[in-house]
Amino acid sequence: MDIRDEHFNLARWYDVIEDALKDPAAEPIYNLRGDGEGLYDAIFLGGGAGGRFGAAYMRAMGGRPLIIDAWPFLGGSCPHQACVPHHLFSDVAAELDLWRWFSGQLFFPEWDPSRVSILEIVRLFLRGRSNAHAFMNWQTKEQLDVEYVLNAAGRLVDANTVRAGGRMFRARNLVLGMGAQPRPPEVPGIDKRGVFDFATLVEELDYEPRRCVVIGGGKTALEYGSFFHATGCDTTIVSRSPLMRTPSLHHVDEDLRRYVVDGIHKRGIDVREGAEPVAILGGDRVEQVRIRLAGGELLEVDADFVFVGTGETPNSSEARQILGVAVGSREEIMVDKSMRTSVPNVYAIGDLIGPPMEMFKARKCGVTAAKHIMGEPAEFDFTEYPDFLHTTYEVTWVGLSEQEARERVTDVIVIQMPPYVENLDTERLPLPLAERTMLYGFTMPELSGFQKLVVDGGSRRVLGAHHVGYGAKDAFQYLDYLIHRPQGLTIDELGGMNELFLNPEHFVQLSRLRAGRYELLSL
Ligand code: COM
Repeated sequence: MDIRDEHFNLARWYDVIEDALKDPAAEPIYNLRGDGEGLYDAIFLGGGAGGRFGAAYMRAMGGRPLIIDAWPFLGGSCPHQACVPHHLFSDVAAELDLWRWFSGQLFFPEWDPSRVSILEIVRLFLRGRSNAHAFMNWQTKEQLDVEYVLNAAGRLVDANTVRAGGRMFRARNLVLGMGAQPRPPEVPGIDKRGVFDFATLVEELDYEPRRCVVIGGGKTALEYGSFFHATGCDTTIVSRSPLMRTPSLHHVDEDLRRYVVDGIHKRGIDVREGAEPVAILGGDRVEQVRIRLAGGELLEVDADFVFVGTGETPNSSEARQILGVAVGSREEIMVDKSMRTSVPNVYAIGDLIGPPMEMFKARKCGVTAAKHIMGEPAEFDFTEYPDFLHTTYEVTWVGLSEQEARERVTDVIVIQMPPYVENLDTERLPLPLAERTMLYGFTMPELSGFQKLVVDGGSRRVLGAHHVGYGAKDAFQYLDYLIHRPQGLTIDELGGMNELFLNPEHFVQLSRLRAGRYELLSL
């Protein structure tokens, strides 16, 4: 389908995408100038976030990029199977949490799990996801003026050539952005029906789960496990490490972690830490999961639904075999700070280069590669970044945890809410208090959240910020920028900012209460 001279509106794009998703024989979608002849500055193989942003940036700089993607839409797994459905599910979990705690009180009806269906919410997502896809295709063509070939698996030919839809496309450079896929643990029975990951959940779920076992203790496991449980589906989480203590969560503060994990227990999720699945039992379908508990004893947990949230593996094998790019121990393509692989003129970006598999990293890798190709010096260091996860809360952090700070500086000041003061009856304290925690603050104060600022008392610089509640995620994007500037962010500067009261994170006003002191004190 040649759409170069077409100018589809969003409804037409929605239909084109949905038709292609349903029909395996659907033809490629070509949006090419000059029929794709000539030499591109770069072919972005993979039109996910990294490829789309990289190509758009290169085009904005005056270059000629081409995106090739197997899916009939741009944006990749985020809007199709990953971040967007996860945010829908986590939003639903937060709403349901409110309903469950306030069942039959105020204006809330009695909690009625029969009205809540995981399958219905998955189907709601499936009906809507191509609206976002439609916009990405439209924007990339009509506003960003980027050429693309969609619905055609690109095959690497050499370091300058990609075949797609039976045609050859040539470029001075390749930017590989083929992403990653869920990595199932090696457990007997993992192939049984009823075992899902975040991708197959949205693609294949066709029944209502009643009893769920989640494998993993990191972000994905907690986010999906919290959602399943919030819907009324009994949920057990099985994790080798303590929850939120997987390697990529090293900046998670222990007090914040304890607040979150206590909340998970309070809500009735069965948590098995230090445990591992040893077999998934049943006939064709899962019926039980056998787990080895921390003490070594075996336990069989009934389940009609298993969710695997144990991480992803980069899709690097074709690039390794055809181009010979160097890969690391976790199959990630090795790159330098400009996203160059071991093969000249071949770059790699996004999840393909390993963790963190986060949106900001994918997009900024793409932009870094684009700049470098266009002759602008560009390096990207993503060792420090703000991060978050959802339970029924939004949990956000940036910089150092209190423990990490104590290992590095001698005078650590902690400003937190609720404060830690021995024998103070903080269970009566309706703080933090702001949008979305007001009802909790006036009824069940201990559910209203937690926040902590970690400050170096000597330099007065903020070292880390940690938050459990709702609505603070945006602030952490800017806090990250401020505290990681060469000059950092002092408690005095933070206390001098203009808060929009009531504000979900109370860092500004709490800092102001202490900033007047020459020798800082915790609060
Ligand atoms: C976001 C996809 S869902 S992209 O980064 O805008 O391409």
